[in-house]
Amino acid sequence: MEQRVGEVSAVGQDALETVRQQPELLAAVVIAVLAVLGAVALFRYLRRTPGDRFVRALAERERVAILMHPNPDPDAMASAMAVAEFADQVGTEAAVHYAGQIRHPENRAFQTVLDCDFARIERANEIGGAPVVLVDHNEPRGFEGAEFIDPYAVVDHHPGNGAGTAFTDVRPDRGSCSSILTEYLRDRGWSNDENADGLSVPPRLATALLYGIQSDTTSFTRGCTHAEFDAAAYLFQAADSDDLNRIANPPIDEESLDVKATAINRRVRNGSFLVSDVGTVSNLDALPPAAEELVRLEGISVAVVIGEHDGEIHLTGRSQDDRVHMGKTLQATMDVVRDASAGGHARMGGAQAPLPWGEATAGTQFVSDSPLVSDGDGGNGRDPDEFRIESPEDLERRLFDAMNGEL
Ligand SMILES: [Mn+2]
Repeated sequence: MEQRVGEVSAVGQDALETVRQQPELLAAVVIAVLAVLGAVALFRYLRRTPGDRFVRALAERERVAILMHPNPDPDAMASAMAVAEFADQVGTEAAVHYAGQIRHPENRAFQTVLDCDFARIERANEIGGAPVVLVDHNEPRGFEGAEFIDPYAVVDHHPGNGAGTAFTDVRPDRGSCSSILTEYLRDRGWSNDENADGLSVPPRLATALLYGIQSDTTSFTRGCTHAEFDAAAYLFQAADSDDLNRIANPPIDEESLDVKATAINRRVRNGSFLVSDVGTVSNLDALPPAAEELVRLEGISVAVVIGEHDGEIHLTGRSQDDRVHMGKTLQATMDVVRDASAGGHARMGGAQAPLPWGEATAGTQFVSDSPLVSDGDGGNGRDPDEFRIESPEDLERRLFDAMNGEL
């Protein structure tokens, strides 16, 4: 035993002696050790998930403003709730903002059932200068000063070049933004079992995200990927199925039912396109469900419902036809209407304008009061003679022309 210890220490001394004689060897050993440590750090760094990087970015700020796109849908609302949860967990103050309106019956049910606290804004300064986290869109829009906002972080699944200064995760291949945020939860070790030790996804958030995925993919039938099914399977265990049912099937009010009936009865067909003028409505929320009902008719790919409310006409359109971009179709149609605003995306769009016929329109006198102006989507800088939707029939004709690509 004694002898072995002696041998070992002799070996040690030999080694020390060697190093003393060859200092470059010591340097080589030190460099090798540093290289190994560096490689380990790099490996860890590269293995960080987007969720890790996102939460770290949140943790670096005292407060953030979470911004949904205008007229937020369940996917945007659920994504915002998930970001708020992550922020809360790292002690970062967070508020959720949106421009436009939450109008669709299911979206309102979502808000009520899940007791959401979202702040509506009209101007960028209402955000109060907090770093902005965008969810479900990648470029701020829809309110005054939106173009001056430089987002801090972006999580989205739409095409586009918008990016955050600290963090960007935009995946256009995904069917929903909710599935990306669900991935963050899982990667960060959140359990879907309420009784598990450590972090678990609150039922309210799981319900929100599951509904967000469901509605953005039209119940897993449209633009859906494996990731959506995967996320849904995980969320299902934590979600509240009663709440999910209350959101998905809100009671329909009597006027909505009447407007649907009128839209069905007054529909005018042109090939696979439908236009229906339902006349005066007291609740504009009744228009979108009517358009959704009409577009389901066999052989129909595009439906636009027109309603009148408070001296204005409102149009809501749905398209399942790739040749008809709903937002652009409505823009082209309303291009000749003074003070009209129109927009939307390929599958859904909306427009509104002061009643373009009857007394209120009166081209010349109306125009002489104020010079032609262009205000965003609204104005159109045209000659007064060109404001020429003269009757509901005229509007209908223009709509069909726009759908046929003739405008
Ligand atoms: Mn979405």
